[in-house]
Amino acid sequence: MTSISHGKRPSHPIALAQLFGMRFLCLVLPALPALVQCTPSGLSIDESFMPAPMHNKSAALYIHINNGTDELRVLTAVSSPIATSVEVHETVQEDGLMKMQRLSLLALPPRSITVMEPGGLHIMLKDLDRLPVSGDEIELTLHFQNRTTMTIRVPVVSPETVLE
Ligand SMILES: [Cu+2]
Repeated sequence: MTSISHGKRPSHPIALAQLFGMRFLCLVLPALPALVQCTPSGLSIDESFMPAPMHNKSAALYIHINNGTDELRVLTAVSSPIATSVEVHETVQEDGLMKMQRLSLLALPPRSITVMEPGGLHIMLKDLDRLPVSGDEIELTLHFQNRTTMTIRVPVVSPETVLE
């Protein structure tokens, strides 16, 4: 399961968020961006996981992005504090070979869930500053075309779990 991370914040704003919802909090606390990360309303991450990679040159992770809005949303970039670069890839078959292709944009149609899974769409972290191991959490920020961002924590799982 995935929880949307809003960074480090004291318990008081969390209680406020539960009472009034994040949208309200985003309105009343514009001066506290470090405490409260306003996420694009109507978007959520239903699932996320990173199979523990073999080495720190590259690592794939998978998320399910739920666009519950009536509008097209576009993922324009992804970043992580532990990786030099992060790309969205799709896996395509070419002359019988599986190849990864970089996507510069990922369209998220209205009222849809975009599913990433092994052998298909995925997010690729490159040149990681350490080797993620099972039990870790990777911070990942999604950047959208409407200039909103969403930061999540992706659990690192053992590769065997993914194959089941
Ligand atoms: Cu890839």
